[in-house]
Amino acid sequence: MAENLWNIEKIPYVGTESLRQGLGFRYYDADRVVAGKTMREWLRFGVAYWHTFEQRLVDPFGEGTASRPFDSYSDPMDRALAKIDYSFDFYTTLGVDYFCFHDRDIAPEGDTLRETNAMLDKVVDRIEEAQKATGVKLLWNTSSLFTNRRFVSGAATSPFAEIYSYAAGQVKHSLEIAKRLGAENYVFWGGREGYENLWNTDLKREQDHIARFFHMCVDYAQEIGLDAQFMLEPKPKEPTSHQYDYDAATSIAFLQSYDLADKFKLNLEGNHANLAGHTYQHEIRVARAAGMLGSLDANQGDKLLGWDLDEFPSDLYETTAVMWEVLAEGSIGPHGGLNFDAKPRRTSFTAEDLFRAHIVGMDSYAAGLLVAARMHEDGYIEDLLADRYSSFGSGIGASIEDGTATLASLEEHSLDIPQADLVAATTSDHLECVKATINNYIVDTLGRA
Ligand code: XLS
Ligand code: NI
Ligand code: NI
Repeated sequence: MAENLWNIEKIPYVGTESLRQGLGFRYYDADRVVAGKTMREWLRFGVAYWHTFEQRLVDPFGEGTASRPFDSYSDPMDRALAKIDYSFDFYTTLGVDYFCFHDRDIAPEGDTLRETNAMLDKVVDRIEEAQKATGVKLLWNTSSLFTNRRFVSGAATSPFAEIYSYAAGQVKHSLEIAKRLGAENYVFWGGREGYENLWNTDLKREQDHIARFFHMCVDYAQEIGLDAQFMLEPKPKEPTSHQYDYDAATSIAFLQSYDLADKFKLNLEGNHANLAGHTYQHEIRVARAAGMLGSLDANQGDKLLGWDLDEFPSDLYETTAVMWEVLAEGSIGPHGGLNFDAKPRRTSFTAEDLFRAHIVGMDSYAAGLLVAARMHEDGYIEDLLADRYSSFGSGIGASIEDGTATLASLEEHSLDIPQADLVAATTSDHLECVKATINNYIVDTLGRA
């Protein structure tokens, strides 16, 4: 019999012998060294408290289907405390080192902020004990500034000063919790920070307000000696029709305009990238280019449905691309990890499915890591890029990169070159073969794993 609350044995690494996926890892072998670090060190998996222990698997058309072992608790505080025990048993049974939560995931609300904080602190006490007993760490925490109806028109961009003030007080306490629990990062997802309609919105004033809010957070973190990495989490829409932190590029521009760029990085989510019309890899590359990669919310969307589905990652092409970026970067940001901001489908409603879903997510990323490491080892993409941009290595190209070129020098160079020579200066990229080569790396690497 398994000696834990879920009645599930510690999830083992079983290898690739059986094709049928069950309660074991095929690829994730925590202490296996890949590209100079263990899988555990590269991947730094985290469980998202809100999905795994809170989500009832509702959708807009139906009630929750989830069946959970803590369903029988009726008193909200008893239930909140019991869930902490279940959650830590979940982390250790699964073998993940990190978790993430919103303040309102873990404890019920009282009538006033003071009452709410007192209840929250009781649950945080329990978390602190459990962290000590298990060694499981807090990847990040955050404040839910979007669930309660008071945030109907936003929090730090609300047109109502009382709401802004309340949100600031709420975040102050969350930062204190981050300090207490040793959070490695602190996330701001602008849940309702955006607008439904521009005609009744003072966009500039709202952005000034939220920038001021972030500066207050930076100041307070400094005051209490909290060194968690701050991160914005971009998302283009949902719940508002236009969210201010639309995507990586928009969020970086906002941080730069308001003198916050050296204090924040980005927490990037796969499904959010797709909603913005981007690939996950695009968002990560944009953040890397700006030195702003902070952490990753690992999930995926569905090509046929246009909202935030938070599926567990199973697309190997995408996990390969993500891990290729991570290996090129050297890590998932300075303190980043892969937080499964994901929930099982409504039809996978048993408690055991929570384990199954996480195993699939972890295996998909471990597989992506193996494939990407092999690609880097062979220098396939590196060679391809070196070749493609080689004309910038000397002559006129070098003068552009070293800053000595001017419009006049480039005109002088180009004036008499015939069209045929210009066409000859371009080469085919054989893109179809590039895509097939990546497929070949996936098939071959995993075939031998
Ligand atoms: C919602 C976001 C949220 C953040 C944390 O779409 O992904 O879950 O990660 O507030
Ligand atoms: Ni999301
Ligand atoms: Ni997220």
